[in-house]
Amino acid sequence: MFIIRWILGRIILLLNAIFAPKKRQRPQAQQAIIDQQTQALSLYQYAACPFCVKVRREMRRQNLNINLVDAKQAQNKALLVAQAGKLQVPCLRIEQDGQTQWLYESNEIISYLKQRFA
Ligand SMILES: N[C@@H](CCC(=O)N[C@@H](CS)C(=O)NCC(=O)O)C(=O)O
Repeated sequence: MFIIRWILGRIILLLNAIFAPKKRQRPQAQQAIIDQQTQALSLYQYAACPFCVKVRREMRRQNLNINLVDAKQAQNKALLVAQAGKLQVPCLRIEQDGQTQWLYESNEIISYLKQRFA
């Protein structure tokens, strides 16, 4: 089972690399503002999780430089479970007005990114 999942994961990564979406281009000043805003976001994710790949593709499409956090690493996993509530990726950590919010579900995350940055 592990080996099948591993192989599927590699296929997903390969297809994702071959069919990488085109990055949105913005004027430099506008991109700098977006980069500043996305510093307050982190995506807890696994490299080969299809739902995480879906979110990363949207990030690329919109040219959003969001910090990726590997939730396989024990320390990151523990923080995700303790603060967000459960071990599920992707999960977007949003820091805003001194508060931290955690957003689960790839479709919800994509909607949030589209609404805020598209
Ligand atoms: N409906 C969720 C599904 C997410 C999901 O199933 N993620 C898997 C990884 S692909 C997960 O977090 N599993 C828990 C684990 O690995 O322990 C979404 O669209 O984000």
